[in-house]
Amino acid sequence: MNNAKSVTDKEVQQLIAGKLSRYFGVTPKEASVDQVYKAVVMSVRDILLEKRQQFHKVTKSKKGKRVYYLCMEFLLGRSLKNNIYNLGLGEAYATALKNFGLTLEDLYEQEPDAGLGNGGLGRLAACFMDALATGNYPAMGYSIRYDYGLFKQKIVDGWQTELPDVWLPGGEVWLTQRSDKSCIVKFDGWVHEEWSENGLKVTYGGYKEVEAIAYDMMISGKDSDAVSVLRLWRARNISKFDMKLFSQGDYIRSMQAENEAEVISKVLYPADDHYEGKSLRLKQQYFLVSASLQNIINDHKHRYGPLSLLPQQAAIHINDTHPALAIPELMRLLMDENGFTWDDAWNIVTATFAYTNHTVMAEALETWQEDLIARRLPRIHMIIKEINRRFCNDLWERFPGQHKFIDGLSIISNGQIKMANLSVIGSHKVNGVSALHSDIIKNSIFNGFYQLWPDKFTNVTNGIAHRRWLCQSNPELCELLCDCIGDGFVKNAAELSKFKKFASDKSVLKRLAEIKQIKKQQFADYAFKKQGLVIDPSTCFDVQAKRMHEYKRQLLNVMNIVSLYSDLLDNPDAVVAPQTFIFGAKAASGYTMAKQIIKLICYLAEDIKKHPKIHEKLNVVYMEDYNVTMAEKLMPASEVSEQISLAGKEASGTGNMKFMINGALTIGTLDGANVEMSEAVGLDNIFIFGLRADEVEDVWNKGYNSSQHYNKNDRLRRVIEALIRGYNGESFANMANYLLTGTPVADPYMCMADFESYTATQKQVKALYANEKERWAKMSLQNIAASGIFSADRSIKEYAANIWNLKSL
Ligand code: 26W
Repeated sequence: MNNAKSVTDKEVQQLIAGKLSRYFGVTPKEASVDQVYKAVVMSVRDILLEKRQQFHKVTKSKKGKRVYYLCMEFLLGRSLKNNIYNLGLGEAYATALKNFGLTLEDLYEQEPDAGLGNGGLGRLAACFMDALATGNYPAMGYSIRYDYGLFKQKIVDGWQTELPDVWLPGGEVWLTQRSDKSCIVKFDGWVHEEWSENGLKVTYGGYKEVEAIAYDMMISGKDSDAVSVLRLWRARNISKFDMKLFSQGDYIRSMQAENEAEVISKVLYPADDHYEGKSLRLKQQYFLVSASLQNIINDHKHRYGPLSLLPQQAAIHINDTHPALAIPELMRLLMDENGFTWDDAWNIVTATFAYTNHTVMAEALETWQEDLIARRLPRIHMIIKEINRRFCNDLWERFPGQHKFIDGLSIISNGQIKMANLSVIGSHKVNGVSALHSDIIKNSIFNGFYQLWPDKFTNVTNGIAHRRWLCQSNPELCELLCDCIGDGFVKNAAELSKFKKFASDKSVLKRLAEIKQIKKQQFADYAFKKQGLVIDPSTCFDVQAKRMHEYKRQLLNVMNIVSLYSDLLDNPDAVVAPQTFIFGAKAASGYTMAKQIIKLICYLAEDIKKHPKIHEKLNVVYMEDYNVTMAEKLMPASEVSEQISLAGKEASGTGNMKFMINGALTIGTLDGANVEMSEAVGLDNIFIFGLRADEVEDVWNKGYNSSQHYNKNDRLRRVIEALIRGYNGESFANMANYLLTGTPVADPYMCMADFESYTATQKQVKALYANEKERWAKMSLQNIAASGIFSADRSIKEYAANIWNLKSL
């Protein structure tokens, strides 16, 4: 059955007409674009459901092991194009739609982004669902069906404001409600323990119940049999309202319980940089975890019987620590509801779970106040305490007297529950997301654990769904690749290396440059239509698109622009190659510093516009509301990819890979996956600058002093002075202070230290761009050819083999 090519355009037409008539009571002629969009989605959903059922049967008959991927975020973006592409139904649908006077593109534009994630972690989860399906692995993702995804960003006079992201009206058609999978999640209440001859009996009472309703979304693979399922939980109050209060006339209060329960799945937390110990966030995490594990256990029992077999049939992955409560929750379900002893339960748990760490930023590491967990999740609290008691007892025996060492590894310390420690202790494998990051966690945050269990730690470098990020978003480049190396790379990205042979083929290099030009023009048109921005597509597109964060150093990028601008103000007639700096980034809503950087960029952009002569050569563009759909248009249009985080801070980065596969040249530090990118493409084809991670450590330990750089670098002094004078009528002395005199440390991400090396490298990049077009195209080609290892297909193969022990069916 492999793909659905057997479906003809006639059949598609009938399918759509059928949906239109059944669900909207209209004929294709009468239908609105939105109705056709929904009818088309329903038809694709039917095809996927059918495929999923087939695959499900195969998995069951082969007793195939499944992977369950628990994640608070799935940043899916749009789905229609991806599914139609993967199913190979583009032509059939295009022909069918022609008869309705529509194109597929019309419909794609109709779909809202499913923005159920913040950034890298959530997008990675989405890319993995695609790769799992393509690799024929039985897989299920679990998350929350947030009513509102990541906020929509509106910039008002340079300041970011947030608007609710209402995605369900157009996104809900992808979801199939599974009433048969509903379950109850319990909060609050009390626990009573009693010893009897059968051991310890635990009673949990006085709790509040919330119903978890399952919504399934099917995610296709490319020409494969498997379909991944993403199961999203929605919270619903059980008793719709308190009839007594209602009949007493207290209408508002009767609704309160409903609100309390349903608020759990209302909105995605918009921070990916610091954790907040908020009760609602804790409830979200437990809600996801408890519903998912009940579901996994029920399905396992139903299919295979005894829970002792769980580790053979199921790998459960916790994506970062956010779903780490899954560990005590599985203990609870095994012991309290299925009669397992502690030891047997613990063996099952630790053989089933694996954990990926995605950040070493101290402020992002989750800890929960112990009394909050005790109040909201009393039984879970008990189990965590017991896990920790046993773990620490073992350590005392092995390392008598080593208080500090043991306290560092303890799950509970100073009234705080450390979720990372719980995750490591409860998992059989722990991985980082790039070679450098996996080394760093072994040597820093998890060093103690690494000494205990060296074999537990491993690396899986991140990857991207290259079909989405190359084939679908850049069909022009895809066609060139097919002409040169055939279409094998679509399923096997390693074949992109064949493109290397064409590095000296002038006609191929010419086509490559032409394609970039086309994509730049398309992006310029899009930016104009969306935001009224005028971008000259003949200028060099230098792009930094990712979440706004100090460690990612958008500010360093700005400092270079400030410096260039100052030069041009001195000499407006200077002959320089024109360039456009493009930014796209959302800031967490409470992150003032990040919002101030956005404002600086916007004001700088406005100021430059006042000098038309300079503006022709130096343009700064802030793209509002950067999201997956915008990224799909931006990556193919980019020529320079900014990956300039302070070394040691960016766990991997995945945007870097999306730029690379579309032929942008990277200017970057040796951080995260940039390290492996530079190894893959060779140092001649990437622009590396700045302090290395070990040097950063060194400088930091000796005491970093940013004014030292200020004192010895004229250009840096000019930048600081320019910031103080300000732009567009406003001083940015706050930024100057941040860099020079901030507390507790000035310039905590060392923009000043890397400024010289960054600006020198920028100069080199732009000179090459201006003067050596052919060499540029050659380097671009080398990047595309070397990008194959950054496919999520490869990452998933490694997870399957080294972590999940999972077979492709
Ligand atoms: C609790 C608040 C919170 C929320 C999200 C803390 C931390 C996170 C994420 C772990 C942040 C994140 O998205 N990390 C990114 O993960 C990507 C996928 O592995 C990496 O490529 C990025 O380098 C990393 O920053």
